[in-house]
Amino acid sequence: MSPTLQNRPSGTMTGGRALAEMLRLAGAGPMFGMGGFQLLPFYDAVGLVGLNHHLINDERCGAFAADAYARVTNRPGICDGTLGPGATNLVTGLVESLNGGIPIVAIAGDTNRAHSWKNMTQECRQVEILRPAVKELIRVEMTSRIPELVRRAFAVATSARPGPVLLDVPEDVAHGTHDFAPEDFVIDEATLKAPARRIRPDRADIERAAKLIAKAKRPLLLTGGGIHLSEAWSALTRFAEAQSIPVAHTMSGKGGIACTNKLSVGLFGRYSRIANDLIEASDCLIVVGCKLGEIATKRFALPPTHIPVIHLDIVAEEIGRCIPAEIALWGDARAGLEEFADALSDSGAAARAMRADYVAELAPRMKAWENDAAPRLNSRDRPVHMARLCRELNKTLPADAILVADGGFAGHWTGLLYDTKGPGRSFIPDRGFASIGYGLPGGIGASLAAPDQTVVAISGDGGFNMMLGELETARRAGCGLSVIVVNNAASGYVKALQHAMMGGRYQSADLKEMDYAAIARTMGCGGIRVEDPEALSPALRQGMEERDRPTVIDVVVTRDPSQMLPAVDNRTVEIKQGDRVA
Ligand SMILES: Cc1ncc(C[n+]2csc(CCOP(=O)(O)OP(=O)(O)O)c2C)c(N)n1
Ligand SMILES: [Mg+2]
Repeated sequence: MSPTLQNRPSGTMTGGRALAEMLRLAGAGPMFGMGGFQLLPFYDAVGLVGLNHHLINDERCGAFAADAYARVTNRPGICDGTLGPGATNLVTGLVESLNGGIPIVAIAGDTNRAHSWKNMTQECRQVEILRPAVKELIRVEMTSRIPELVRRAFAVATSARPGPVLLDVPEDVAHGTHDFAPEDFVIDEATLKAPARRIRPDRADIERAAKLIAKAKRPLLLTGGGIHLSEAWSALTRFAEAQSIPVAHTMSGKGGIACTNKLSVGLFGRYSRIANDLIEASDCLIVVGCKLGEIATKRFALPPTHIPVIHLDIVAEEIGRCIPAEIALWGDARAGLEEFADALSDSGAAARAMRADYVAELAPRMKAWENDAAPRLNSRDRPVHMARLCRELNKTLPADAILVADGGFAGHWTGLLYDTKGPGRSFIPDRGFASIGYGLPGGIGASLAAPDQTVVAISGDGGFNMMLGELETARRAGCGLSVIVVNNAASGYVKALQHAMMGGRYQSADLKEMDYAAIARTMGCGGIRVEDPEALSPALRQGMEERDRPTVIDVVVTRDPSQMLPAVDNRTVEIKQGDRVA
């Protein structure tokens, strides 16, 4: 326990107050939730202890906002919901964090135990509904144990593979009182940020991996979101540069090294520039902080089975789950990369010389890809081409900008074409659960986490429709956030699949044409409608200049379902029975 934590409260207080005091000691950032009767003492204490709590219009958005806050800071995001529907509305957001390994502490009110299971209003079996949505569900049965169980929640959220923890707090525990001692209010500072602790892979396994890497002529690093959770950016860049090993990334792993680094070969998996070809021709794949799930492997078609895989992950049982690993390394990503660098430190010059031709291939191949994509990246089409929108983002956003991408095409296209200019988690797609609707609330969370940075959220019109009410939250919170709505008047992904696979029979795929810029202006926000690609950059600049209210940039993009898939490198869709094309 840290001896430095001062300012501890004591005396008789409600459970809600004790909860707030613990969050204050934990240095909790902005919190997101919607109140009800059960957690009223907590809400009352939040202001008194100086915490920053934001009312959201849907608890799912609170969980999404907390998730994005956590991705920017690696500190647990905090969200809450009241008994019953408040608690169940958290589920989708919590699963995003569970699948993405994002540290969250969520709080749900529950019924007064003196009356539970007597048809209490809003009562349901919420503990059973929520349990599989979180890394750990902690039922708080005694007011006196609140500090201890909040400590536990932070420890679980930030340790090993981080994840969401739910504190289920019955009404009588929140409203009840206890006489606390100052020493009740302590929390281990190491657990306030992921990763709470680091573990190094076994030395003998590192040696075996180093031998395999040393003799590889075409090694390739495949990196996932674990790079960000481990804050392994410098370790990754140093190792890749010292050994001349190119780096490909998943959508969540973008920014492990800067996309503009000459060793970055972009996205691999379902969509790819040159990375998938490099995988096919590789002789050693080094997988770091990546689950190798469906999208990363093109539904398990990649990588070819003859290529040896070294797999480094913080969850031992994740290794070999989807793709067999020749060498399994259990440990923290940063620690493991440092160990690789150490083990190979004497052979750097020789490795760089051996791989000089390999590395020299990268720039011309990227250039060839870019030349091929140029007509789309530079397209003057009206409606606006998605590739052109991505290019304008690359050109206009400053190096420290954060782009939050929603689950529809917004995420797919930017995942393939958006380039981070520095290392770090500055591209935030919700790939844990890929729900649509993350963009706007995620943008709110990111913008409150990094108020001095440019934050842009990009969402489909369907995803934005889901979350329109949160524009009110963003305005109330004074977020100088830009929200790009990719307006294709459709549930575009579904429509594109129906075009490709169902002979163009469109069912429940069209949306009403809307003017989201006008809607935003009516809601007191900035609103700019863009129909001409030349107007994209000025609109983005105008949005970025607004520092204390959100701006919606409503971009009219193609309505042609044959043009919607991010087909920059794979324009011919081949469909096998039972397959999915994207
Ligand atoms: C909550 C949820 N429901 C359904 C889906 C399946 N889905 C994936 S993309 C998509 C289309 C979403 O439309 P929109 O947000 O307008 O994005 P577009 O694909 O048109 O760019 C749908 C319905 C999903 N990902 N999440
Ligand atoms: Mg759409």
